[in-house]
Amino acid sequence: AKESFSWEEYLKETSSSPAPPSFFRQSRVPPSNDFKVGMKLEVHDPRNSTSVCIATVMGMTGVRLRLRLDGSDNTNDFWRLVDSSDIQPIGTCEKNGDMLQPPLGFRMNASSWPMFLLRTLNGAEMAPATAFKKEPPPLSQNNFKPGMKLEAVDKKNPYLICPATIGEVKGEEVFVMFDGWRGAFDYWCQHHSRDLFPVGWCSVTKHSLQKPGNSVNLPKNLHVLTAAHTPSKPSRRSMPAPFRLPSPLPPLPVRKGVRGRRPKS
Ligand code: MLZ
Repeated sequence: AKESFSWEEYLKETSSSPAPPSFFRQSRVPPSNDFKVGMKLEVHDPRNSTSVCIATVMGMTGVRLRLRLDGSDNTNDFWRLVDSSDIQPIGTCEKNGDMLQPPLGFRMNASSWPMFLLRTLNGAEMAPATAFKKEPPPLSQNNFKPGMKLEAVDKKNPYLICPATIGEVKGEEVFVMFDGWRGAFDYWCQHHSRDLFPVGWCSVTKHSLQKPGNSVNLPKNLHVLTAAHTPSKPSRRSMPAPFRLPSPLPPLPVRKGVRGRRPKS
């Protein structure tokens, strides 16, 4: 079996450097995770952020909580950091004069919500106020530069944190590229996104870190660059400068047994 991923070796191999920790909206000293599976809390419904719902901690990884909205199905679990401002102790909503809402996609008849709420809270283990940590303050500016390495949540598989590279920087946003996945999981996000972490974060918070994929980092729209015509207006998602292909392109590798076959375009 292959030994686990080491940033130290990988940074050397790729002669790259990590983005400085001060560029991230994360605590310099990561918070402790004082939650337990089964505890209940209040959370802003991710699909309807103006409503506050009840959720149960279904699992934990490092300082991230896997949450499920009470009254919702089991296919919409989501993750929040213990220092996320989206979560709060039960009773906070009422204290603020608001009402707890059924989640979007409440499994029962809307009229049964008040009774459901009573039942779900009756005898529930509520997460103590001390478990909720203060969210780090907003950052003054976007300091990221293309090529800097980081650890980032894979939004398509949000339980995963993976090695990534800043591909492009535009105003308040950054383009996050997942190393070794040919652009399939890349995304634009705010530089202060809580889904971005400095190199070493997983190790100190005891979250598993994926290995980079096996593919060379090429864009999905490779055919655009190999086509005979000039590409039409460059999109915001065009390939970031450090990864531009050499021109002319090297010949495509020919696989044994598929003689004569060529990609369509
Ligand atoms: N096994 C899945 C997950 C890939 C995760 C990539 N993360 C950047 C797949 O191969 O699609």
